[in-house]
Amino acid sequence: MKLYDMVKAPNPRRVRIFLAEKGVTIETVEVDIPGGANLGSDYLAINPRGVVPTLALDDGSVIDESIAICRYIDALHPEPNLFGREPLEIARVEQWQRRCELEGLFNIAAVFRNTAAPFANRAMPGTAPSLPQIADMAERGRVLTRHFIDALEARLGESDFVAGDRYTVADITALVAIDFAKWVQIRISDAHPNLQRWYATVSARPSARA
Ligand SMILES: N[C@@H](CCC(=O)N[C@@H](CS)C(=O)NCC(=O)O)C(=O)O
Repeated sequence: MKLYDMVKAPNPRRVRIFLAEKGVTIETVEVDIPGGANLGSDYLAINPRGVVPTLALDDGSVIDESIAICRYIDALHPEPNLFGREPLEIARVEQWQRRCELEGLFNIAAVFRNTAAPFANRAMPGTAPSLPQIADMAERGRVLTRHFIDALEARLGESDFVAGDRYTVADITALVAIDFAKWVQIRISDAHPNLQRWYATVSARPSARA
């Protein structure tokens, strides 16, 4: 099994944190996205979508969505549990993981990809059609990212962790989203005391350095 990775990119980091929490080690292969390696023929032969992370199994199967990779690892290594145990907890973890992905990561990526010079005409990742950057999409992404951060602040006023009273995969996606937001100069501040308390806790876990 090999994990195609890029150390600086947010989505592969989600998988690395998940693996660290599970105590699972997998051989990794660094893919040079700025250098275009993800769009080269060697990588496209592994993953025609041209994105990371990608998990390549020994039987030739390929899994290329971060949470699908985490699900696969979780099925092989159920403990420690990160996807919830009881019906309501499972639903809460799913709900908050998806919100952190769709309202957090997705909107931050919209700001980044619609503003960063290296992504001119590559507003979507991998082999997606060549698309120009659109300033209004970046602006909309900023508004929605701030709205997401306010929602997370309110949520963390109700519970110690994003999905409830313990650390789960929802915290992993939230942590990566908050760190990714710094790339577009959106930072949590003193206006977000609950987020600051939570951020200090989850960033202090050894997995956060993965
Ligand atoms: N929904 C995918 C997103 C994967 C993705 O967008 N990965 C980025 C790195 S964070 C990528 O491969 N970018 C390649 C590019 O910019 O062409 C997941 O969760 O794994």
